[in-house]
Amino acid sequence: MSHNALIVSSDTFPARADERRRLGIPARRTHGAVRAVRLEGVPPGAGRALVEIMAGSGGCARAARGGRGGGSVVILQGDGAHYDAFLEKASRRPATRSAALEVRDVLMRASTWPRALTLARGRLPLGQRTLIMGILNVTPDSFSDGGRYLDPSRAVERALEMAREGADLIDIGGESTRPGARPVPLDEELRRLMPVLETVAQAARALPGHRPLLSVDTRKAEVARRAAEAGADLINDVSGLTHDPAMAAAVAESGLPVVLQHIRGTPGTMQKNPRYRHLVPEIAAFLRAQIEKAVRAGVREDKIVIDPGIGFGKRRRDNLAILRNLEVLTSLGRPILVGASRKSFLKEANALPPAERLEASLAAEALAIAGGADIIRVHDVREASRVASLCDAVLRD
Ligand code: HH2
Repeated sequence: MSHNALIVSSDTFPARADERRRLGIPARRTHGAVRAVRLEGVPPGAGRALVEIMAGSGGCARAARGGRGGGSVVILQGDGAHYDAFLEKASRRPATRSAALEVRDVLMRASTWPRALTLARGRLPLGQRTLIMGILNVTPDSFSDGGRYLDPSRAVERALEMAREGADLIDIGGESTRPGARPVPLDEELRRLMPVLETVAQAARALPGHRPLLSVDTRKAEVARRAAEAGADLINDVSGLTHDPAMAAAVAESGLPVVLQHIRGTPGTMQKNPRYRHLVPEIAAFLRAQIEKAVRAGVREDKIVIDPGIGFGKRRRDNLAILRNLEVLTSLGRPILVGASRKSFLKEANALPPAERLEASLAAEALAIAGGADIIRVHDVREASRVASLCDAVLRD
């Protein structure tokens, strides 16, 4: 059984050599970041052995009952040298071997953060700056821009405007997935989407210099197939491959990269009393399972982006906790996309309509970037690009 290994805290301060210099810390005096790794579903005997091995390696550890799938939750803590000694011993014992391999894998993934997303043709560089995904909903009922871009010529105009404002990607959707939304039949989704996608793809090809990539926000395999033929560069599936059983194969066949988003239930049911015992580990376990599903269907792992799914089966406090703990998802070693723009969790007791949520959206987006987001999905492209560029100057230096 998988132990859903996650780095739950990482004292990366001050891990980087240039930052240590600025702080006046001699390089030899630091021993690398101290990290805490969480494992779950560990049989109690193996849990006790892991705790002993980590303590004997100079780090510290604790095991307690609880967590997904029974067994113990084990928290290991130490720096690089402690983990080296721990892994050496724990991978030799049969009872602790599988846990040790997962710990090694998660530490390795977090230290080799993806530098690019592989596209059908070429690569999209990541890590140098935050990428901006502009939202274009060609729907009558999206929670913020519903009805504004139903006319294809207005939609194309808006896409080109977002490209000028600095959008690296434009996410076009023909089905609203707001809480309580009704599913849209295939022919209706195609009718809304295809003319806009085809025209935007053509117009984007004619743009001088910077051409935004085109993403299609759909849960349906047939829409993904048709979008790929019409020039889409990315498929964005808010159901994380849970809606349409043919989606994983369709994405694999298209050769396009895909965003796998966490959702609890469906748009129709997701806000009916969502409850989590351990929010972030449950989101991570879902995303891991869906990455495996995609890979089994033939999607290359370096074409997968993950998304915690803000607002998709979460209470306000869950959405806030995702932003607070986003960094934990870097354990999965995949690029992270976050969509917080104008969502209802941003408003406090004095409810503001979506169009009045700009400042809170930008604050949430800055927090997401600080937590490790590579791509932010936004309505307000110009403002978000400006915020991202300051965040990047501080964080990516
Ligand atoms: N949020 C929405 C739609 N698609 N895709 C990803 N990957 N992440 C998100 O957070 C996300 C998404 C909902 O926002 P919006 O498109 O503005 O509204 P609606 O679903 O009503 O069309």
